[in-house]
This record gives sequence, structure tokens and C-alpha cells, in this order.
Amino acid sequence: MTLRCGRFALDLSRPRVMGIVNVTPDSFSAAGRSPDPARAIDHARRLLADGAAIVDVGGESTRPGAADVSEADELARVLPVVEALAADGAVVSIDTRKPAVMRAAIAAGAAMVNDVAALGAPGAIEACAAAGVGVCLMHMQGAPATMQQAPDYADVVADVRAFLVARARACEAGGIAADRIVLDPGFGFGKTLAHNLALLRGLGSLAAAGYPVLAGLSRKSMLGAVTGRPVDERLAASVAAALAAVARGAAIVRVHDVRETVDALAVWHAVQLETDRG
Ligand code: 9MG
Repeated sequence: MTLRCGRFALDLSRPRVMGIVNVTPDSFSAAGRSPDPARAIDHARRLLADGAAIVDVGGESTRPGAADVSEADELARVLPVVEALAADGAVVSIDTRKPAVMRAAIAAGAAMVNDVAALGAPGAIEACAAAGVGVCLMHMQGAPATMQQAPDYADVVADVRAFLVARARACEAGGIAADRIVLDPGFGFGKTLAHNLALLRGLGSLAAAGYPVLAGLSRKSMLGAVTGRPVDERLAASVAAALAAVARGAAIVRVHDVRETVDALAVWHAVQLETDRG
């Protein structure tokens, strides 16, 4: 399978890593945290050198309880970072829910849009279709400020799959080619631990929809719930979760710890090649 993002074509016959670059003062990520664009650029370049295929640049925290950020603040944080990394020739993803930020980041060189609201804002699909960027459509129940208060599903795997497939069809109808679309179940976004584990177990069902699947589990609180570790001690759990996701069909994992994840996936892939050969 190939994912087209702007002028790039990413070969997904082996799992790929998306490195997280948070240009926010309040991100939960210590390593990815930087309100200073210059530090964020350095950090992103390190992730690329460590083997990230994509860097995901975000200026608004979407962690549970996070406050909204104005369009002007978000643009001021992300645009210099996107511009510098795109000029390096990197595949840059812009993590935003705002169509105006999407358009400006694309003009600055972003080749992908990662939207936790699955391009639900008016004008979001049009912004991406016109530019030919790749899109990551993520499932979220509710909004970041309140989403963890009372998550509720009839059947979390079926509900999330149905939502994402419907959003993918809406994107295709709006002019985004199928080979530019990635689906993401949105671990931790309006989900209990039981919901998250069910989604991870059922990832194959989402992958069977025919679009590449992206999984973002890195350092998330579900890993804290399983291990009892604080956020800055979840490296091993994050790598294990990335492997579990890839083993169930994820094509891309979104992570803070790129070097360690790339190494783990290289081993997984080498074993898998032998297994596939019989
Ligand atoms: C921005 N962001 C935070 N967590 C995420 C996840 O799991 N997936 C995607 N696509 N974006 C995320």
C-alpha cells in the first residue's frame, strides 16, 4: 500500500513512524515539548535523523481537559516550524482542527493534515482536497475539554469503524483521493481503558476497511493505567504498544520516542518477513 501526501509517496509495505513535534507550552510530552519554534525545529530534525518518515507539528494541545488556542497563536507557533522542515525536504504533517491553519500550513509546505476532528470543521475537506495533501482522520467522542467525563459506546470497535469509514467516504466525495486517506481510532479521545484495549485488539477490523491505519498510543494515560508509571516513565510501554498496534495492522505509529520505536519495528519487520516467507 502507498500513501500519497502532496508530492510524496510513502511506501507502507513496512510500518512507518510519525514523530511528534509539539509546539505548545502545555503539552504532556516532556521530550516533544517546546513553545519555542527554534527548539521545535531542532527536535524535529533529530526525530527525522532517528528515522521518522513523517513529523507531525502541532500548536494546540488536545490532551484531556486542554483549553482551546486562538488561530493567531496556533499559526505563530507552527508556521515557522512547518516552513523550515518542509524546506529540508521532510514530509511534514500539520496537526490541527482549524481550516485556516490547514491552509496556511499547506502553503508553508505541509504535505499532510492530521485532524483529531476528522476534517469535521466547515471548509476542512475543501482545504485538503484542493491541495492534494494526505489526511489522517481521527475518531474522537466529544471535545478535548470534556471527552473523558463519560465515554459511551454500544460497540466501541464497530462504532469507531463506522464513523471513520463514513468520514473517509465524505472526504472522497469532497475530492480527496482514497490513497491520501489514513484512519485513526483515536486512543484516549473519549475512551475508557476498556474501550482503548478493545480498539487495540480490534484494530484488524479497522484495517480491513482498506485504508492505512495510524495508531497513537505513545505515553498515553492508558499505558499509565496498565503499568502504574508516570508519563515520563512510559517508554517501554509505548514501544510495546506500538508493536501491538503494528502486529494488528497499523501502518503508521505516532510516537514521541522515534529512535527506540524505529529499532523495535525493524526487528518486528525482519521477523515478519521470515514468517511471511514461511
Ligand atoms: C494530535 N494527537 C494526539 N494524539 C493523537 C492520536 O492518537 N492520533 C492522531 N492522529 N493525532 C493525535
